[in-house]
Amino acid sequence: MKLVFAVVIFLSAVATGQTNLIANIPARKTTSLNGTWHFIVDPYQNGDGSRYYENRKPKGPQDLVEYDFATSPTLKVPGDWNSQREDLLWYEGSIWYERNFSYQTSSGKRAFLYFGAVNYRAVVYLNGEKVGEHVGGFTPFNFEVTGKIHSGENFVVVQVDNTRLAEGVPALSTDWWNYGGITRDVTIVEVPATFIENYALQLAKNDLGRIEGWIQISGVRTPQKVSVEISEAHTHQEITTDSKGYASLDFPATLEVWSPEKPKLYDVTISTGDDTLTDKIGFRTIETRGTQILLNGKPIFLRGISIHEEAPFRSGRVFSAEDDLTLLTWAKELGCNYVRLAHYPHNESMTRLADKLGMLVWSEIPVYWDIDWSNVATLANTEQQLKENIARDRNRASIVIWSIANETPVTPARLLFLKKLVSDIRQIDATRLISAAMNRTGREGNTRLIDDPLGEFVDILSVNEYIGWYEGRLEDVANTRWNTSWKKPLIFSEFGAEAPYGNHGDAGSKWTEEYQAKLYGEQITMLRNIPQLAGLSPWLLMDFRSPRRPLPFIQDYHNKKGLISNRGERKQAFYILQNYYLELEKKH
Ligand code: GCB
Repeated sequence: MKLVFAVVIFLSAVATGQTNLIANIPARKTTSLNGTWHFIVDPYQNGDGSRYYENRKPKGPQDLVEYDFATSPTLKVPGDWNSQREDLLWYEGSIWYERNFSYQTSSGKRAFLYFGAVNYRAVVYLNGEKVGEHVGGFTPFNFEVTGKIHSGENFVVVQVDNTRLAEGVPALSTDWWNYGGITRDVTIVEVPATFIENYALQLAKNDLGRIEGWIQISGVRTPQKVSVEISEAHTHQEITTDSKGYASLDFPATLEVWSPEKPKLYDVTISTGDDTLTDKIGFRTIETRGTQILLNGKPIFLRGISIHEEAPFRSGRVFSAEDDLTLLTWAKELGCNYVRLAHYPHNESMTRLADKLGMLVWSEIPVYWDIDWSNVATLANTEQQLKENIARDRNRASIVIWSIANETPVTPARLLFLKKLVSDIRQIDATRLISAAMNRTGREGNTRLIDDPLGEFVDILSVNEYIGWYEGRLEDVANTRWNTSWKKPLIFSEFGAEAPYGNHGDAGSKWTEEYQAKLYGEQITMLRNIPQLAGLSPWLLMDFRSPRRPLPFIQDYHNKKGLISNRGERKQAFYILQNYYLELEKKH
């Protein structure tokens, strides 16, 4: 009874007011609500009772109103609150945001209020009326506001709460800063009454000559004609939707494939009635054959690096395409053809940039360490985040792996939970590979056994190991052997060591650049003995903030396992990995 009640409360919390996600916002007519917003800090959750969302002014000298957005301080949107104001650095709780804006409605058009991401829970009000709620800090969501938004002055109020929750995803503990706030763009999206809501267009599984996919139209309940045109490939398809606005596609095409060496993108134009939009889409296949990963039918080795969405040169969550470009340019300089975007979906401009630059991507949801595996509401929330991530990014050629978890405990409840996510993905997007970063292994002498039962259900075995840092000695690394009964590709999704840039000393002493460099050298020696190895993404490109890392003068609340400091300085280990990647690039 209690459980049913919890589910009802939760589902209404996740889904209230939300409409299906609109894909390809960059191609839409939008009004940006980015900029300066007023805010009220609300640690005691007073705003609901005092109705901050009404944004009220006293009607006269006797009228009591104990808040005022107009004279309250401001925060920039997009942006986390922790890194914008010293007094909010450690703040965790509720903050109310408010912004006035003028708008011009167009007759016959629909309007949606779209958020790139809000961490963690958002309750959204437009002109004093609640339009919906969303739970989950790294995925987009939108609410239809047609009829609620009007020509002239409007105001939007958002209550954002980043309190960590035992039943949340992620849950109570993460090794990254739980930056709160409206961390990504806010826009009003204007679309025709009947519009293209989402679509999937990719090469059919393991078939370089055929495009498969579907189109979903919103706003019609009768059949609609839709056309899909890739003029550069001389392809023009006409299809008709069913009564739910859905049409599937399957047609032959002769295309130049997308790859890291040549990230070819085609302009794909989709039209129906009075709606037309264009997307830049790359076409490639991804599959496994035994212990190999095949891109466009040919074996590929993933020369990768893990990346947090942490801004270079300043602390805080990334909020601009410039930050994305800096990070991916550094990964390129390192010799990467692949990045692990840890530990949650990064912003849309990052995956679009990866498409453009030719960087393969591992896309991850924040199922991190221990979460409430038996809680149906936690599962529903995770599935929602997974669906939103795929809905936003399913046409990005760069994304080749959907990752469902990081370092989760080996228990029956967790296996059941993760198997459900695997089966969800197989239904939503069967074209990509599935993996999860695992860290529990068996041991026989110096051999590690990859035997997490999850291995049976994923396409790629991915392992995080910290031999030479958290466990074992530096001298043990090179002689460690790896074994598993699954004939699947193996990736080392993490290994690493911490060193502040410029901290020099003996290669046998932890926290020195020399130790970190030596560890990379030993790890590479170990990797050379693993025939099953299909790639790696060491931990990680750049140092990042973490409340779990207090060591004074060394960490100062940063995880310093970066190969690059957050001021852009390359550490010695950067060059060790770069040399290895140069060698691999020549070999493969
Ligand atoms: C891990 C986690 C990562 C941490 C890293 C570390 O295994 O996946 O989130 O930051 O180790 O530095 O301990």
